[in-house]
Parts: sequence; C-alpha cells; structure tokens
Amino acid sequence: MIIVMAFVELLIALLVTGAFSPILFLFVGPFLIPPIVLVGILLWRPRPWAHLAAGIGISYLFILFLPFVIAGLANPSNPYEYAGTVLGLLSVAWALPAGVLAFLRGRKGRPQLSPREGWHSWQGVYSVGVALLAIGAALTSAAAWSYAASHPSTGVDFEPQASVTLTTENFMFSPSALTVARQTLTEIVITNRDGTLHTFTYELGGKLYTHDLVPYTTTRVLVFFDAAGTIPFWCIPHRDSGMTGEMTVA
Ligand SMILES: [Cu+2]
Repeated sequence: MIIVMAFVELLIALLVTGAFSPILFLFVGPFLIPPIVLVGILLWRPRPWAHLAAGIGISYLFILFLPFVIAGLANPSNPYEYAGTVLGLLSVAWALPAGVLAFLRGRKGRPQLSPREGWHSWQGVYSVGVALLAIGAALTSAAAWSYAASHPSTGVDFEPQASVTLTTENFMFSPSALTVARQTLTEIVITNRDGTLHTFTYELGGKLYTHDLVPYTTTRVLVFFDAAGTIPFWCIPHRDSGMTGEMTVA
C-alpha cells in the first residue's frame, strides 16, 4: 500500500515541481511508463519481486537525477522546484524501503502486512515521520519564499548623484566591468533576469558587502567609494562558475 501511495505522491511532487502546469508531464511522461507498468503488475500479481520492482521503478527517476536534485535543493530556481523536489524525495524514501522490505518478507514466505498492521510497525512510523518532515520542509520553504518576495530591498534617503545599471542573466553579470566615479554617491541598479537567486557581493577594507538579487526583480545598491582603484564583485553561489565582475573607481 505504501508503494502505491509513494507513486501517487511522486505524481503530486512532479505536479508541484512544474508549478501545477501540465507541460512538465510532456517531458517526464516517458519516464513515468516504467513505474506505471510496475505498479500495475504489483496490483495485479503482488509477488515478492513485484514489490521490489515497483519500489525501484518509483525511485529510479529521482536517484538517476540525484546530482541535479541536490543542486536544486541547494539553490532552487523557484519555490515550486524546492517543494516539488522535497516531495519527490519523499516518494523515494517511501517506495524504496517498502519495496525492499516487502521483497525480503515475501522471499521468506511470510505474508505481507495488512495496511492496519503496517501502520503499527516501525515501517509505518518511519513513513509517517518522513512524510511530516517533507510536508514541513515544503511548507516552510513556501512561507520563507513569500516572506522574502514581499520584503524587497529598500533604498535609503539619499539622492544618488550618478546611476549605473547592471543585469544578471544566464548566470553572468552584464556588463561585467563597471565604472564608478570617485567620491560620488552612485546607485547601482541591478535587474536579475534569471529565475535563480544571485548576489551582488564585494569586499572593501576587509569588510564583505553583499546584496541578494531576488529572481525577476530590480535591486538598488547605493555606493560611495572614497579612493580610486578596482573592486572585484561576484555572486556568492556562482562565483566558481565565473559569475564575477569588476568595478573601476576613477
Ligand atoms: Cu549567481
């Protein structure tokens, strides 16, 4: 029964990941054929190996894409992706152990637990615990996102004397070289065209200054540099992949 629930849960997770748009199913549709067939076989002939096959069939998608799943959790491009991924991992956490345990149990010739017995076993407690954890993670991520989105960066009460614009797109700063006049109150207007959180970060006098660039929003940063020189800037999550630039104070 847990295996069937895990499969339904996988479908819900994919629905959430695709922001409730059916387009995602066009891409993942072919990948869903093995779990559909294997769960069908399990319901038709609940043999021991059918449990194992269905458990693996439901889990293989997320296990195959585990590197992307981990990257997606570390730096999700939108709240649906994060919540959907957490729910997807829930389907793996359910289906795989349930499939393996049912297989081992069946091979020893013992009958499968009824749903009623199952909920009172350690496996049932584990299933409920993992489910609560995943639902909690999905809800808190949604709450955190909506809080961040409703509290955009605000400016301060200075009229800037100069303005430079900067765009982040395709994980790059454009332009990557800025010129800021010395001893001039300058606003740097940064528009993030990516669906990913970037940062505008630089170090000056041993102190790190950093500003979050929320996806599809514009952030204003007010700077005043006393001395001429060059100040490198970067995006914290994507610095290693070359998301860097340089401000020349002239
Ligand atoms: Cu970035």
